Amino acid sequence: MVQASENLQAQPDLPRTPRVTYRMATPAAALAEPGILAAFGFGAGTEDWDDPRWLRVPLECFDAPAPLEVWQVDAPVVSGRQHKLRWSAGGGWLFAAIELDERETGGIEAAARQAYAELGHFMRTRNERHVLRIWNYIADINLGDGDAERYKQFCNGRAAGVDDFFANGFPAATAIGHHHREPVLQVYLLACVDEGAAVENPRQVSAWRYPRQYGRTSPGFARGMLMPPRDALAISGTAAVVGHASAHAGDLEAQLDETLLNLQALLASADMPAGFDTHSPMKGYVRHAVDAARVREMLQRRLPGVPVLLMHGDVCRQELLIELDGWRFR
Ligand code: 3EB
Repeated sequence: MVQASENLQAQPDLPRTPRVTYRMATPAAALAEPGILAAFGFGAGTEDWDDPRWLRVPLECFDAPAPLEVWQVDAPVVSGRQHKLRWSAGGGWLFAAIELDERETGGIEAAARQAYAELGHFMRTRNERHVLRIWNYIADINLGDGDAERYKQFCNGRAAGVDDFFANGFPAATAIGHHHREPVLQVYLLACVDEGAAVENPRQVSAWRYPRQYGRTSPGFARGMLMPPRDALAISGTAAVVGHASAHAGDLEAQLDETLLNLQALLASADMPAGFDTHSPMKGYVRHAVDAARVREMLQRRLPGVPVLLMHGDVCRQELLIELDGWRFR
């Protein structure tokens, strides 16, 4: 939870958080604009484009054609590649991404360990040392039983790979299962020269305190992160988890309602204005494609005017059908 309330005021002297928007464009056109830190395409149909700032995310979007996601800063951007990692930086912000094929690493646990070790090693060479937000997309996330479930193996590998990389606290995060035919682990992050303020949700047990039943290694993430200029809240993957338990198993509508209550509580906890608006881009991860139309209809009613990208993705607990993440800009 955020400590002193004076910390919550906007700090206009710090570089503002990259603007996050969804738009219909080609990668070439999007990346040609000034200050583009990163651009993302979703699904198998998205174009291949040779720029370290361009990332194809292996999740199918229920919109066709799918818009791009674009991160834009008020400064010139430089970019490069280093071994399996690609990165870009500008205005005090850094984007970095890595993709590892499990057939080369020998499984998900090793892939997670290696991905986090490589990202951590790279971060130690940068001034943008505060990792504020991170996304993890994992093949067959719910495959395996008990401690052998692949998400739990991922959590083990992540914890083993991070080393001192999260010494100042966990970032906000998303971990979602993808359905790409190749067993690729994709991890990408947003970091800053200044530190953010992690925000927890009073309705939920902090993930790093989850009891043993959820795996040997508790997931290391914060429920949300106030960006250093206090102009935006990065919202972690949020589902119908109350306390530490999954609520409303099998009931899509009730899970979505509970998720929206969690989001309201998180905004209040961060001292952000209530509700979402046209500048608060969100993503919805839907387990069963057949539910997409109903989720879209419910979100249009519950979050009118909010840009929501609906993707086909698996939440890391089998019984959860829907997860939301995104941004709340002040
Ligand atoms: C939950 O509330 C849902 O392992 O990084 C959400 C966000 C979830 C991030 C992660 C997991 C992660 O526990 C799962």
